[in-house]
Amino acid sequence: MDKIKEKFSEIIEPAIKEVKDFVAARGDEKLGEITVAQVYQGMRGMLALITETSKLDNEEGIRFRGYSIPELQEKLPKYPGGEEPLPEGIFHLMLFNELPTDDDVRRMSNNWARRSVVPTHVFRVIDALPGHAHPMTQFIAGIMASRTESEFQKEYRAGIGKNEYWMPMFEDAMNLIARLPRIAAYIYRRTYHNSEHIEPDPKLDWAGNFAHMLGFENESFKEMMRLYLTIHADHEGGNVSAHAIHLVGSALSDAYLSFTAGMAGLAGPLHGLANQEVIRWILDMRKELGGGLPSKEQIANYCRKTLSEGRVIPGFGHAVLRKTDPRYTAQREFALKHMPHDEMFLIVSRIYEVVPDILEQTGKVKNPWPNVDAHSGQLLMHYGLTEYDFYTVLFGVSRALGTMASLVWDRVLQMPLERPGSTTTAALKKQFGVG
Ligand code: CMX
Repeated sequence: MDKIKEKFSEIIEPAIKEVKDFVAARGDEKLGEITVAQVYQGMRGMLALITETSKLDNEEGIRFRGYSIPELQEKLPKYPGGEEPLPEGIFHLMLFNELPTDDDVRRMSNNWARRSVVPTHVFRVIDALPGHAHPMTQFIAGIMASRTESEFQKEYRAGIGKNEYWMPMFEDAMNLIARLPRIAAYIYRRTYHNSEHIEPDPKLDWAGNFAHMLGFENESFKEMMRLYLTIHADHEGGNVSAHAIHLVGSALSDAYLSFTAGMAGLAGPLHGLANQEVIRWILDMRKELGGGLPSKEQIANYCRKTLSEGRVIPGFGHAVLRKTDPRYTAQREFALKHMPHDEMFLIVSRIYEVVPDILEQTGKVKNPWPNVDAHSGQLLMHYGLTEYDFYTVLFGVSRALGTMASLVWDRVLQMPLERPGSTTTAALKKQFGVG
């Protein structure tokens, strides 16, 4: 057993006992009531899941195991000479519920580097798709092809018992995280750089090596990737990607199957695909206006046009948040530090000044403020990663950190098959005596 797994095996017994005791003592307590509207309207505000890795407050935003993004930017280990947190650190925090030391993140980097070899058939499966296949289609195909390596699938077939499920799940989760940057970079280089692939550099950290394999050696880009991959890692359990991964995992589907389901959800334009839609929307606006920095009035008119066409303004709004997303703020601060005069940054900033008022004026949007996706594309564009159809893949690589830590905990805590009830309108109307 490797050192990280051994250390993890030592913390699970008290956690299992804590949950068992709590449910035994308080299992009959009520957590609120459900309205008919909630059942019809996407279960908003309906508490229904346990996700230990992070918790979202609608005003303050995300906290990972109790820590806000600014706190993590201060407390998580950095790359030597760097200023941004290392994603290895947030994974350690989510998995172990403790802040990592420099040694912990180094060990995590090395562990993932050892696990990072992607079998060649995975590349062949991706290569079988036409070059115009959306990068998320390629990503999902690559993850599914990697399933041949599932330890969970193998061990389950061999007959392991419930108490041991977490062990092969841990192997699958770590292997998947270790291999995703290679798969993602392969897709990027194949689709946009004539299949000129770049070999990994195992001496680099996970995000730095990912940047290297994508073809970006600029240290500032690597720092941006460390921040990017840290802040997209988790957003509690109810968002489409995390929820899908947890749901599919509850059928004892392995990490590859579960993660594929989550990535299919992330590829939807109301969720992760919004990061590409934001840049597409801005570029369309600029094209229509003839280039340059649009005025506030021009942006406002373009927003009204978008809304009148029955479309959403991508990057704004959220199902839970009711304030500016702290992930947006973290990226804005990075831009202010590294690229304050970048034209796309000035446009994104001006959009921030204009859009909330316009969305408020519709009288229906519950949160007019920007979410994470309103900013991320600008950072990537600045460094020359302009192929925006690829952006959701980057989100997906990061989302593995939180969801894989959660999936391991799901099996540690022996979370049962998820199976909520459903009903029909006819049955509800009958229940309430509506003719
Ligand atoms: N532009 C236009 N209309 C919007 C809007 C936006 N940015 N945000 C919400 N609305 C509309 C909704 O479509 C809905 O309209 P209808 O009543 O006509 O159906 C109404 O306002 C009420 O919606 P809401 O309760 O405020 O928001 P929801 O919880 O239903 O949806 C979200 C949340 C994110 C899907 C929505 O705000 C949206 O579509 N935003 C744009 C897409 C986006 O940025 N998604 C990324 C979210 C973050 C992520 O997951 O990565």
